[in-house]
Amino acid sequence: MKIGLVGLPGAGKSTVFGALTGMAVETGYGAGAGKQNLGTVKVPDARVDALAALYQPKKTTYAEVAFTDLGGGGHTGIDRAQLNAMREVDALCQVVRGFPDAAGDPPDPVNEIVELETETILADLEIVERRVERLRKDRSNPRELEVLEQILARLEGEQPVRGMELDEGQNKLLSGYRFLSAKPLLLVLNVSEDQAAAPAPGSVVEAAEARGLGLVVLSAQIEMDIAQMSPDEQPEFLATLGLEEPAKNRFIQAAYQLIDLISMLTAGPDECRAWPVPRGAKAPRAAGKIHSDIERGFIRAEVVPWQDLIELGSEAKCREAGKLRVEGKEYVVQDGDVVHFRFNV
Ligand SMILES: Nc1nc2c(ncn2[C@@H]2O[C@H](COP(=O)(O)OP(=O)(O)O)[C@@H](O)[C@H]2O)c(=O)[nH]1
Ligand SMILES: [Mg+2]
Repeated sequence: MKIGLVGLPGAGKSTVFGALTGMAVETGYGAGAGKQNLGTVKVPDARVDALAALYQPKKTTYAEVAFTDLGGGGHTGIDRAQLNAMREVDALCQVVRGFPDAAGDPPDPVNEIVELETETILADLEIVERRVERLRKDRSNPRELEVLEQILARLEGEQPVRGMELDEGQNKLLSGYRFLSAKPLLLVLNVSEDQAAAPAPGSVVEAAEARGLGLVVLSAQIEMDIAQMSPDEQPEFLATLGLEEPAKNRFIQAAYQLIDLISMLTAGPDECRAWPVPRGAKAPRAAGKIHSDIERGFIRAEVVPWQDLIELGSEAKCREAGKLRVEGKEYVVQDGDVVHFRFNV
């Protein structure tokens, strides 16, 4: 699972990437031509922290997501290279400039949002038009033609594929196309340092809401500075900015939700850990994330919601209180479930 940082040149993609990953990357207008930075990031998780405080484990492990900076060097607009690279990722985070650039040019965030939307719609339109023309001629797949015609109409109306009501069969017919305007999208408004704790401008909030998109406000420059500080220096710095925690935490959590993963938790004296699991996964499949042997030999899952475990203080107490459930192979794992699998070897 990979999330692509996209947007116009100079919006702050590489700075955001550096702040997220702690990696040293080239920033600046047009920097890093032809390069795609790739890095993994831990997903901050207060539930894992609470479990670790309870168990004092030898090891604490967070879920991870991979981010890639797809900005590589374009100078104008969203270029072909960036559009092509978008096809390869599972979700998009658009970094939108909310600060005056080095030349003093004021930001125009709503315009940037519209520009990316338009570019992705046009890229999809090109593919759909070609395919529809073909299918109309050779009549080889009437069902596919029917959905694609719906999509064509939508794209011609300047609406992204995202948000269309499609059934499972239709989605299956379309999955090979990897439409850019269908990819989950999160907006990241990159503001100047003095706006880091301020609410987003109304026009940007409206643009996000009208499209049903999530919006996170951060100052990439500040997040970069925080990432380079030692943990004990951070609170004071955050306080002077009016922030309670680095905005990057909220951003990573929102990005993680974008790719439809939930976190299954495991807890014990050896390790407290969050495991990314596809939303809707049944217990054996989730178990397979830990080890294929557990999936193969699955007997049952003992499940307790993390809050109950923290509140009652141990699995034994949860069992006594009837909070620990025994679930079979049809159980759909829920976000925040602390799970213990029983299995045959
Ligand atoms: N003042 C300010 N400058 C920023 C911020 N984020 C990025 N920049 C600057 O804007 C320029 C472009 O940033 P960069 O991350 O390279 O943009 P990219 O082209 O989208 O990768 C660089 O000179 C950054 O230092 C920010 O939050 N505040
Ligand atoms: Mg860049």
